[in-house]
Amino acid sequence: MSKTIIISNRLPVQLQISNGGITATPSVGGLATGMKSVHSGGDSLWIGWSGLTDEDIPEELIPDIDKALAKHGSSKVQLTKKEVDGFYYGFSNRTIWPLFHYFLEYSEFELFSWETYQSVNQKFADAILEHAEDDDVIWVHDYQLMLVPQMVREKRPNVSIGFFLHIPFPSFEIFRTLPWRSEILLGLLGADLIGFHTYDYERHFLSSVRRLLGLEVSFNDIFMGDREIKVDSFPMGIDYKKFHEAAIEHTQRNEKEKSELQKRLDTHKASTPDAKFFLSIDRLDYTKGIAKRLNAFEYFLNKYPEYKEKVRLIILAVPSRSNVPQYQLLKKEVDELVGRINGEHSTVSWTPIWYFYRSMPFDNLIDLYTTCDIAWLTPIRDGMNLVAKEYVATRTDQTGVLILSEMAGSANEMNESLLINPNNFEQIADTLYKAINMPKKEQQNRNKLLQQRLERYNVEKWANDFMNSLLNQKQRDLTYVSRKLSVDIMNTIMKDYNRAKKRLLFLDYDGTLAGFHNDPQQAGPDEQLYALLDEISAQEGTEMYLISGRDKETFTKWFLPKGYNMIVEHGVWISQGGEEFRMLENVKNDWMEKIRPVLESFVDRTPGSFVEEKNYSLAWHYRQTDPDFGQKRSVELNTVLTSLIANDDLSVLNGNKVMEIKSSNVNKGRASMRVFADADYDFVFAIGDDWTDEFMFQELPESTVTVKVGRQKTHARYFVDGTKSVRDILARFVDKI
Ligand code: GDG
Repeated sequence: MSKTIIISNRLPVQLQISNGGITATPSVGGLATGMKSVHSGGDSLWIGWSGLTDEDIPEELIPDIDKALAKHGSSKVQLTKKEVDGFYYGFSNRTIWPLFHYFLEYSEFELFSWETYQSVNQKFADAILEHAEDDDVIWVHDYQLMLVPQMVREKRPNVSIGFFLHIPFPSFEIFRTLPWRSEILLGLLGADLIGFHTYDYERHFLSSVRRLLGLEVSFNDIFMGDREIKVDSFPMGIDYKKFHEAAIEHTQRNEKEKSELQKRLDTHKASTPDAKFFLSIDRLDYTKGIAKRLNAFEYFLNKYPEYKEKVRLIILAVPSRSNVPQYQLLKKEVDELVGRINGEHSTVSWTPIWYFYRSMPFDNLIDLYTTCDIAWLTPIRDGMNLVAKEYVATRTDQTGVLILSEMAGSANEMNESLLINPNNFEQIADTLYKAINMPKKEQQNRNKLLQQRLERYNVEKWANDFMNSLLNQKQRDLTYVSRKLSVDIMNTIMKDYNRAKKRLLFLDYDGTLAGFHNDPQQAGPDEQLYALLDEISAQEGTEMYLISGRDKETFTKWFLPKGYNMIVEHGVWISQGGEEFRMLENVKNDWMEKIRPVLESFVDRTPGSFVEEKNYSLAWHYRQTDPDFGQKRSVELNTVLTSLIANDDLSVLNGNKVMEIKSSNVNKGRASMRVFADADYDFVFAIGDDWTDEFMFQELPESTVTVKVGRQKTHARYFVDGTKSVRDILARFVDKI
């Protein structure tokens, strides 16, 4: 039976060594809760680091640890202190974390950390490989393990792998500064499905894949060799029920049942009934904007002094990564700021900031959420920010105001909150003012909508959506596999080929017989190709046509001396058996005067693009332009041309990084049909890679063996993956393999 393997840096259980024994207790984090529906029963395994290094664990306790973890469906990856330093505190938290959160100046590029990151990722991958079967589903989590998908894929090509990134994926301009950027992308592309919290992160990732690896991307699919990788956004939710129900239970508690914290909060509320509590909860991390928030608070007190003694900021800063120097500096900065602001603004009966530097039990977290009037969460950059969602979930009477940074992923789904730019103190001060004075009805209207959404798209739904999408991806892959020109299909084709008396072959050139070059003139045939084509064209009973959009001058130079049959410029010219080209279609080219200047203006505005002028068509090539920009310009050009040629008998062909304008009655389908009609063929074959070849696939008779090079949508019956496979087919035709 297939199983699910979840893999993350930390396990969903916490280990304690006490009295010479080991205990493992489930952790309460969002991820662990969210994955409950996926990680349940006996058919799932969670692999991760136990949180203890080799040096922490006495050898005799290792079997006990394994047993304790196994009870929770978990298995550990064991790391030494040095590995944790290089992999976790080093590359993960001093390189990737700051870089992906746009703190470029904090990012360290150290070879030792990178090498440790690689070797530790390999350890995680090996741990998966030890347990994985071909039909298993593997879900890898987060930035610490970005190389794992490819490492597993290498050894288990058929297994289904998903990857989810919990932090932002930065824009290409930031990502490109990473010395190991391609390795990271290739590592991730081992997955079948790559998930992000928001569409923006997804779009940044696709842009880096296109620009750095030059891979073909269509909507949210990446084509790499014979694989298709799906990229999508899945905004992570919370365990809504857990927070909401805990809040209901809190509101029903009598005095005796209340926590100490709750009692203190109640006392303060009672002493100044119109006072407002602002709440800020984060890990103490520079991305969370805690220091900025403190400064903004002071700005607010100065701008609206009437609120002195009427507001209080409660800051819960949870200790985090305190081995990393920037976190130590931040701690110092926040300590000093709190001290200074309290020192300058406190009165005998009022301390503006209550500062907790610790982690609190869940119960106290709910006390804070339910008591505070305003949640003020203003990260400078945050993948999602679950605290914002948790605060809203606990507002049982739907009062309370959420002030949220635009830079948090959750801002995309929480439009009803008050969104602010964490760098704009003026806006923040005014928003705090607005929040304090927001009518109860308005608070409730906003929270009602937010709660409905959070309840519906909860963390369980998030996990299930991701898993379903991963399974669908696998299914989609299988559909492709069934149409791939497999060995068995090729054997059947060869039987028909050998049996046939009169064969007709149409072979497209660029992207089919030969690969692409930046300069089309450089993409001439190599010796191996000539040898293959010589043999096919000399084969008895076979008529071979090279069929291309190229100009006749180039093909005259390359192939006329060989005597191959050729159709060029999409069907304007034909040459048979080494004769000079003659016109197959009667076409005009007087329209070029009108279109050429338009294309030239696009060349001027699109660096790297150029116009190729053929006898009866004009082509605008954009292979060498920035991929995103080129794509955008091609859409623009298409719009301009469509209106310009409306009254001419012209059409625009969107090829592979080329747009060609030509007479409408010329295309490869019409040309190949004219040849086909000349004789009685009993085997017809057509192969090509782009849009212009689709005319052949559609117009030639149904019995034609049509083959598409690449995995894009096509009318062809089969597909193969690249020019190497095309040449293998041709070699079979002449019995060479
Ligand atoms: C990363 C991304 C993304 C906090 N303090 C206490 C406590 N918490 C809990 C909260 C919440 C969680 O920790 C924090 O989650 P966030 O989403 O706010 O932030 P990160 O830890 O940075 O998480 C983030 C997330 O991954 C998920 O993909 O949203 O953008 O950075 O659940 O309740 N829990 C308890 N005591 C505390 O003192 N018990």
